[in-house]
Amino acid sequence: MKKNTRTAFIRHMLENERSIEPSPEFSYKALIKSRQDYDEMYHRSIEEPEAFWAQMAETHIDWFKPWDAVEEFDFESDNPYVRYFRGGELNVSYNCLDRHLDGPRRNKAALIWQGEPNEEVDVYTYQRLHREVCKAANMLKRLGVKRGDRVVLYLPMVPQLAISMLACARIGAIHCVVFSGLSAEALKDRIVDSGAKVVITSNYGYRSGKILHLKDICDKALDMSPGVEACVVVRRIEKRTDMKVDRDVWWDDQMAAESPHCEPENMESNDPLFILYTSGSTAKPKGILHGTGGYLLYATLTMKYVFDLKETDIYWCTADAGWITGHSYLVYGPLSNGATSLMFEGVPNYPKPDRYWDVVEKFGVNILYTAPTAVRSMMKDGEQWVNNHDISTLRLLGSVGEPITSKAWLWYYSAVGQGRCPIADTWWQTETGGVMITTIPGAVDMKPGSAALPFFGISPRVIGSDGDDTAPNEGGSLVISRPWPGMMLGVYNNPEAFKNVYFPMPGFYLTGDGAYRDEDGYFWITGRIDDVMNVSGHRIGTAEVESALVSVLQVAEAAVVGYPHPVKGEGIYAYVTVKEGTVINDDLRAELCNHVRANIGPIATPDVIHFASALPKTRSGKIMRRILRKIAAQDTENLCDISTLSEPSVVNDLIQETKRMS
Ligand code: 6R9
Repeated sequence: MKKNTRTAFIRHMLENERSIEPSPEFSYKALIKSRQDYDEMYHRSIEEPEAFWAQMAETHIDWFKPWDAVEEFDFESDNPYVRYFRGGELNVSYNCLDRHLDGPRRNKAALIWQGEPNEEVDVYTYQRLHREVCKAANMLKRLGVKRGDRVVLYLPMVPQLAISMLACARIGAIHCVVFSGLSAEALKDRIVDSGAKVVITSNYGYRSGKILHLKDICDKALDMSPGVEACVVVRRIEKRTDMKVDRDVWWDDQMAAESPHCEPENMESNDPLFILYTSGSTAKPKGILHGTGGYLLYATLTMKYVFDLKETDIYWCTADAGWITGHSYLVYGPLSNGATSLMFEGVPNYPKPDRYWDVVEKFGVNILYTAPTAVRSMMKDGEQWVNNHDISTLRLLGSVGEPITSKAWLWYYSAVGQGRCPIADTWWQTETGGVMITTIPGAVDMKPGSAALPFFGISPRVIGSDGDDTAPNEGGSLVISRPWPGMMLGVYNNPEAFKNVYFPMPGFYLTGDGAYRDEDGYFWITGRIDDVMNVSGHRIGTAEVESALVSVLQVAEAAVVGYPHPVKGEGIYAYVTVKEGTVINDDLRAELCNHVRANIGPIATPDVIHFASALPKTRSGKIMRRILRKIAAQDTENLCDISTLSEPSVVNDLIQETKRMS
């Protein structure tokens, strides 16, 4: 689309709020070709869930032993639980690798790896990946890892990360991937909470041309984690690395000695596959626990239908494998389907803002799955960076991580997709394992900014504070009223949290997101309604940042809220009061920021630190975040009711202070 035509198109769409039909050419070739096909399959999945999931599990997954029961759950009692395919036995790595080795897929690219340095590329066929995974599985066994043991993976986006995940799955160990941007303190917390025996890291990593000292960070964490017996180190960069005798071993040295054969363990369907920590409303991240059979089926099925997967597609999910999107749609979903998954170590804007388009052109990518924050930053850099590349191989675009505004959606659709590629906006969470609400491409009309309709088997509802469904277009809390196979099994080490956080109301899984449903039944997600921020698609709990801030000696109190940010979606706004006699200056501001980085990681660094004289509180002493959020957003016209405040003048002071700051 030419720039002028595009600008006119975007303006027209924004003014008229029209929906967009998928192109007939796309629908004709799509797996689900029409709204009617979608409706029929959806109704069957809701009316006869057991029969539906049983049929899907038989046709999409290879089982070593059939299950005794398809679906068992309780959403009502004080002990909610969910189990799928009880008694069934399978192995995830077998499904992702071995079963593709008998036919032509044996020599197909399973994983294409593009390093941050452009010249570093590697391709793993299914056969090669299978051999590497078997060797890594044998290495873990040799290091003493047994079925049920936890292994922490603190790795950048290198093939060894996917190999390690699959190797754990092969021997029944539970992997716990920690995003390589998190700090030593955060890594230590996850190692200790999961009780990991072995940690796999890399000596260094690349990020935007800079070198990350991952082994040093890992060493700091390990000094505080006495339970770890061994640390395997991937040699990412040939550079001096301190290795601790009796604890650290090199990945390549170990692998060279291992056999490329390793029998997969027979796992029960509800045996844990992995733990992934995520932020909630408390200061301590929760270890979300996912199982084997249900999770794999859900990742496989959503991968196939949401991305309309074809045998010859080159599929690229830009998410880091340290997050759930990387688990389900970079590793497990694509490999279980026998697809070609591209793994990229770099970032969108290094060395130049066209890196994504360079990669799309170089590999002929057909499906691109990325986040609104990346779309916004590319929109800001300008379309010339897209136009300099031939990206005509793209046929489908995906979005995940946060609400995409209709403006960003339309830019993605017209500047990147050239008005040809449907966009699958996908709403889901770490806890849900896979996509829950989406625009099934080719089948349903798209409304820019709406994640559209539920995936098969999913029954979302929007309810008000009375627990009843809200009227069309009226906002409420997004809940799910039936289980689905990708659903988390629990919170590791913290069974009460499963009940308290996700099932405070009997009968519903509470998502923590706000939403409304329009007159066509389309869902519009409005963002978190709990104390969780979404910064560039990363979930960060306000309580985590507050707890890091108050651990600084001079800080008396801290309250953190999100505020609208043009690129990050939400920025972090920290209100801080200091102890008597503290000098407020830029050094203190820098110290607070550094402290948050060291405690959590750079992604949690506050954008604004507001040294406040006092914080608004209710008479019972609760901080009024609702007001703080409005002040941070500079939306102070309508502050609602402040009569419950113990000292209403505090609010005025804060508003004046904000004015002075900007
Ligand atoms: C997959 C993932 C989950 C939270 C979720 C919501 C937000 C994700 C979204 C979206 C609107 C979308 N979110 N996808 N909001 N539209 N398409 O991101 O998992 O890191 O656990 O975050 O992200 O607020 O509750 P996770």
